[in-house]
Amino acid sequence: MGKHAYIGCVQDLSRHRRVRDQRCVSAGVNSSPAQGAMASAFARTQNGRVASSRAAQPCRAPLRVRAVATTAKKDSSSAAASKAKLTPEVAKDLYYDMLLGREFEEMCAQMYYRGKMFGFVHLYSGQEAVSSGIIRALRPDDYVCSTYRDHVHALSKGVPAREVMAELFGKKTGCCRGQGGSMHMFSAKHGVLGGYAFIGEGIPIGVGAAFKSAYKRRVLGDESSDSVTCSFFGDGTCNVGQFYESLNMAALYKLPHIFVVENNLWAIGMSHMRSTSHTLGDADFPYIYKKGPAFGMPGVRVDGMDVMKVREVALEAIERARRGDGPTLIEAETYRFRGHSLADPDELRSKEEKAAYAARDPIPQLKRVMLEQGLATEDDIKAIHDRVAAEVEDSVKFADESPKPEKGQLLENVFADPRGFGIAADGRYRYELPGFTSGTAAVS
Ligand SMILES: Cc1ncc(C[n+]2csc(CCOP(=O)(O)OP(=O)(O)O)c2C)c(N)n1
Ligand SMILES: [Mg+2]
Repeated sequence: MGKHAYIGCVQDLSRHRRVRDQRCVSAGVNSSPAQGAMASAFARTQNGRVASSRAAQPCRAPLRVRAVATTAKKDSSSAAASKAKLTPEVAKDLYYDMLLGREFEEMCAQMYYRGKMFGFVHLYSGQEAVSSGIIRALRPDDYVCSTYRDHVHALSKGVPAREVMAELFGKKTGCCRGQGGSMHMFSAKHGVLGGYAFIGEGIPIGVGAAFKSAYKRRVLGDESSDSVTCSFFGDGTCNVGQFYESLNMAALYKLPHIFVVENNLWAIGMSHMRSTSHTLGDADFPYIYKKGPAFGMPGVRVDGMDVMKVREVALEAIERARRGDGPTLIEAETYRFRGHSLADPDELRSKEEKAAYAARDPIPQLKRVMLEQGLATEDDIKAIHDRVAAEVEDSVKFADESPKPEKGQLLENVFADPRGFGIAADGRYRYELPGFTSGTAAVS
C-alpha cells in the first residue's frame, strides 16, 4: 500500500512582514479610524493579553505580531509530533471514528435508495482520515463549519448518530428537528456550525466564529475564550471569492481559525488540474496550501489518507491558533470513494485513479499500524466493529420510529416574534384556527 506524505512548508514570514511594515511606514500608509480602532483592539502581546491602545502602529496590528519563526516552528512541530504519538486510546478513538463515518455513510446509501431520504445526499466515504484526524484533535468547545458533505464532520464532533440519521430522514428528533436534511447539519450543543449547500458559504461563517472567540478574549478581556474554529471545504470551492476574503480577514486579525481544504481532486465532474491556476514555479500541480503564505499564514499539505499525519498537522495548527498566533491553511490530499452525490453515476473518473486511492484506504491502513505496533488486538478491533454496527443499526431504528415534525414547525424560528406571522396571539398556529382558510383560496 503506497503512502505519500507532504507535510511541510510552514513558511517563515518574519522577513516578509518586516519589509511590508517598512513599506507601509515609508509610504505613510495609515488605516482608517475604524480599522485603526479594530486593529488596536486586536493588537496583542505575545502571551495573548490585550495590548494597550498606545501600542497601535502605523500599519495594521497583525503585521507586527510575532511571526512564525523557524525555531518556533521546530519546537511546536516536535511538540505536536510527540502529542500526535499513537497511544492505544487515541488509536482506538480514531479507528472507531473513521469506521463510524464509513459505516454510517454506507447505511445512508441504502436508506437513500430505499426512499427514506429526500433531496441530494453527498457521501464522505474515503475522506474519513481528514474528519477524524482534525476534529478528534479539537476540544468539545471548539467549532466546526462544514459543507454539504457534512454527516461525518457532525459525527466526529460528537453529534449522536441517531440525531444525524433522524435529520436525514426528516424527523423531529434530528439535530435540526428534521428541517435541515442532508446538507444542513447543525448542532449548537456540539459546536457544529452547519453544513452549507452553496459552496464557500461556510468559510466566512467559520471566520466569524473565530472572530467571536478572539473578540471575547482580546477586547472583552475574557481569558477563558480560546476556542478554535475549523472550516472544511473542497478544492473546487477554493476558486470562489469567499475563500480569499476569508483568508484575508483571518490573517488580518490573526484569528483562531483553521482552513481545511479537502482536496479530493474533483469538483463534481471538474478536475482540479483543469480548474485551478498554478502557483508560480509549480508546473506539476495546482497546490492550494501555497495560497496561505500569500495571505500571511502558514500553508501545509498533508496526506489526507493517513489519519496520523493529519492529526499531527492538526495538533500543530490548533496549538498555534489557540495561543494567538493566527490561522493556518491545511490542504489534505484525499479522495471520495463514491460519486459526487448519490445521484451521480461517477463515470468521469478513471478506474486507475479510483483503484490507486482505494489502495490507500485510511481505515485498513490504521488497523494495520495498530496491530503491528501492539496498540490493539484483533479482539479490540472486532469490538470496535461490533460497537459501530450496533450504533448505526440503532440510528436507523431510531430515525425510522421517530415522529415527523408537525406542520406548524415550519412557522417557528422565522420571525423573532411569530405572533401574527402564522402563530396567533394565544400561541396557537393560525392555520389551526377555525375559518383560517375561508376567503383565502378564492380563485375566480
Ligand atoms: C455558489 C455555488 N456554485 C455552484 C454550486 C454547484 N456545486 C455544488 S458542489 C460543487 C463542486 C464543489 O467541489 P469541491 O469544492 O471540490 O467539493 P467536493 O464536492 O469535492 O467535496 C459545485 C460547483 C454550488 N453548490 N454553490
Ligand atoms: Mg473536490
